[in-house]
Amino acid sequence: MVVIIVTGGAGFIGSNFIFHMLEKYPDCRIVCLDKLTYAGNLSTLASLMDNPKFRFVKLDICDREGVYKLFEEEHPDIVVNFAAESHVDRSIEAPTIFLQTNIIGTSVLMDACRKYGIKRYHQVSTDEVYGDLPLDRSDLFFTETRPLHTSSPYSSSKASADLLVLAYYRTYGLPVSISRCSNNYGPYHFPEKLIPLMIVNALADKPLPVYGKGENVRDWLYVEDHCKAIDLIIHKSRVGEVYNVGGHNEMKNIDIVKLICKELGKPESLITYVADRKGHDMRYAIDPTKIHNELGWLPETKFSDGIKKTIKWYLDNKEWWQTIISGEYKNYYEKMYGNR
Ligand code: NAD
Ligand code: TDX
Repeated sequence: MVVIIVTGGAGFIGSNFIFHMLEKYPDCRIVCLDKLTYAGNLSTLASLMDNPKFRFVKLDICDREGVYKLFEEEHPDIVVNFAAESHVDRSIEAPTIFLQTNIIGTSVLMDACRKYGIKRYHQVSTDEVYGDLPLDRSDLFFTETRPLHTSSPYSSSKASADLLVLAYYRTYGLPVSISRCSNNYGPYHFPEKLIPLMIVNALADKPLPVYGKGENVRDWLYVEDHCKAIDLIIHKSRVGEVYNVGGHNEMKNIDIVKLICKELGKPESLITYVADRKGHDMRYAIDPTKIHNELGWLPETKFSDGIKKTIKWYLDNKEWWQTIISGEYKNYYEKMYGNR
């Protein structure tokens, strides 16, 4: 039995990864470690709670004693670290918790890996560590050798963690790997992020707040394709390596919002241009050649299918997101968008 600790598994990508792994590997046991911040939802994992191959532990990755105790109990073979503060806008308002969780938390997990031994520590990173590209240079893409050049407290904290992971490889020989993925979308995406926010607002005929002119470009990947990439990396990649993950699916924000209006039969007059994000990155674009050549990974879900599946999921799972937006989220929304 292979034991995998998945941190941040009550969040968007981590939960999708747990579902993928439990379905694909009958000999795998998943221990999900999650602090259950505002972004963590135990209801997402409800269907697994009676599964003998699954254990949930409410824990902060910064809690060294708690993390060491869990490693002593579980003797994990692999650790996949999804746990993070993940929202750029929140990092602009209050950076400290991003440094704490994203950097210090990563170091605590890796210290535990060193102390108890591990086959692989995988760090789930982001394309945002490369900064952004200009809109008028469609010939440019992020490769793994591109210098890190961050814009927000969020991306700076993720880049710091990446450097620390590579330092633990070089200094201590910890068997690490890093994936840097582009924007994900799909089921269980927290409604503070662009795609679910627009779906949820459009369904309620509420304004659709587009930052600036809506011309910023993101490179969208269906979450399941990201999970499959991480699965390949932890099982097949060389250690000490970084892999970019993305599907060459660049779209302007405004085109995404218009597409969501069209799919839901809502008028584009709901679109409201609001004050831009501070330091707003213009364009992200991943070059995924390395993971394709070395591990054979290719994205499987086309955006036109993935966005339909995602919208359907939000229509079929109203209770999941209605519970979220009727709670603390209301205060968040008022603070971020009330006077924008
Ligand atoms: P998310 O915000 O939906 O989920 C984060 C999870 O981590 C939550 O369940 C939360 O409770 C948990 N968490 C936060 N702080 C914690 C702590 N101190 N200890 C334990 N658990 C804690 O995030 P997501 O979108 O699923 O992102 C997961 C990872 O993937 C992050 O590391 C993020 O940087 C990275 N990433 C995300 C995207 C994207 O498009 N969403 C793209 C590339 C990389
Ligand atoms: O209300 C909004 N209006 C708007 O125009 C929101 C929430 C976003 N936007 C814009 C900002 C970005 O250009 O949409 C784009 C996408 O925004 P987010 O969903 O906040 O994602 P982004 O900032 O691109 O970061 C995401 O991708 C990389 C994840 O949140 C990160 O965790 C990941 O590392």
